Amino acid sequence: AVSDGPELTRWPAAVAAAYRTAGYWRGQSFGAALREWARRSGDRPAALDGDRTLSYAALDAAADRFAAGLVALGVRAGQRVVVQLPNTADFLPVVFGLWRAGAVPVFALPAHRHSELGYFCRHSDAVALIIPDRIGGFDHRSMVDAIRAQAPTLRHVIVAGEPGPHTALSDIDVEPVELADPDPSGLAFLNLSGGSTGLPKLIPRTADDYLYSVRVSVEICRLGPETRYLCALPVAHNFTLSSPGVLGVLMAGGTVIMCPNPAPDTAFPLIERRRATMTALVPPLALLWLNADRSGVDLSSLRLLQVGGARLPDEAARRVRGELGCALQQVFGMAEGLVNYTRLDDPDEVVNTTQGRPMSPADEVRIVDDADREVPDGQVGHLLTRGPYTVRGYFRAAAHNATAFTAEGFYRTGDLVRRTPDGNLVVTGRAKDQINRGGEKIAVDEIEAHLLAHDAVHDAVLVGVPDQHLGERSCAVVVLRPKAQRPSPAALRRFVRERGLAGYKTPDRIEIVDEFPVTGVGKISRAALRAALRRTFTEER
Ligand code: J2J
Repeated sequence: AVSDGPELTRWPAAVAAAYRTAGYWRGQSFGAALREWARRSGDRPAALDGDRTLSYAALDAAADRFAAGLVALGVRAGQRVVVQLPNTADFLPVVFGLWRAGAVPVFALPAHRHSELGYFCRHSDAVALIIPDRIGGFDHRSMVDAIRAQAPTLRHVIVAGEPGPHTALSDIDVEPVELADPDPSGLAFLNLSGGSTGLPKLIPRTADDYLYSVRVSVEICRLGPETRYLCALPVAHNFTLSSPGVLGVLMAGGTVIMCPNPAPDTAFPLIERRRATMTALVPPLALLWLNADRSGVDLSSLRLLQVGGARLPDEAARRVRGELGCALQQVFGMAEGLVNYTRLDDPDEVVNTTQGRPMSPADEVRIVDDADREVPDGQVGHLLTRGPYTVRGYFRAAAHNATAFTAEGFYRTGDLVRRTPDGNLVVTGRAKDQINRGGEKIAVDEIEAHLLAHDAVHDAVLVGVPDQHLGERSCAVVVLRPKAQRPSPAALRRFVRERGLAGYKTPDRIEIVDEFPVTGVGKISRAALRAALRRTFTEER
């Protein structure tokens, strides 16, 4: 395949050396880390999943056997494997097995469909895809043909559950073999970015940088062997995986409780039964939990609720302690790196009204105006950041990297923030072409391109409009071709869905208009158009 830029943009050598000297990067691979955790926590439960208990020792052994099985299949070090698994205990031996085999997982979410999965496979030259048989009513095996058609390098489809014509996950289980430990400073896995231009970007992370971020997160969130973490958001999301998430829990010797669905009727009984001490949610779920009937359910084990992924309204934040009986922590993070936390001993006012501050003393944060000049404290500006766990470039995306990062290696987050006098960040808005639908990110031009693929569509603009529950939801404004047969909004929504996209990307609403606003001098810029349409369809409500 043609490579569009490097797979991993390394930190400058002097910077990397400084991170090592400071003890941030410790030169340990993920596989070696699990070995250490298993040596320490052996028979203790690493993960609970339904009635199944996976001990640290069993996880360690299963990862070895899965790694050996991958090697027997022909998967080689450095090769990419797209992983789409729900919140089950299987996720852990699969991912650590991949790491031990030196393979590079690409973390997809359960909501992704054939268009996105095909793209991840193609863009990463994946040799294997790991999917569940079904989640809820959807059969993930039904996407395989459409994915294969896009991804010529794909050789193996591995299914957790009933394999059909594919390889069963349970068959990739052979006697452990001696394997070379991968370079901890090399490409270890690919995270997904919410994206703002075109297709989602893949984010190259290393064991050195990621394990550092997990270690600091464990300290800040005070995890220990007594921690019982309810994994309610998708396990492969950066928040759930690393802030401190599932990896943090394993590092601390605690227990992950796999939760198949974050809705109160599933999550609450599980908290009660397994005595969960902490969990992480996006704001709409936190609101759902706050508004749910909690009579007859005992949530008293819960000590800490983390909320992140989108802005939590201050009013909701203030309700958490009184109504759920646990502390709140706001988490403002990104799959590219930087994670901000409110601290457990912060005053309530800070916890309820800010998104916290960077977790590492080595995180560099600049808040700048449109010309990249630093703004005075308290003023809103663009957030730029670099540091020991923030990437310096996307995977094979040279052209995009030229604008997504400054010449000095700062990542342009696209977030608008201000810094409070005590050093915390408040997220006030966004400058990127993205909709944050309750924590789920939608790149507007990705969806516009799908709408434009309809032969009756002349032009389409996707905008975010305020929504009480989700924070914002998506509204597509569409101009149809004059002579074409006019599809209904419902037909257009169906068209987008059938192109094989995650359900949350289907426009919540489609407005068909005769023409877009124009100025006296002709067509206005796309950004101005989006702003104008956002105003129109926001005021109308
Ligand atoms: C406002 N906006 C927020 C917050 C993220 C921990 C927590 C979240 C993510 C995540 C993550 C926000 N208030 N509290 O990876 O490790 C928006 C910002 C940010 C983008 C990143 C983690 N928390 N956001 O959400 O890669 O716009 O990571 O740039 O999915 O979500 O999205 P994502």
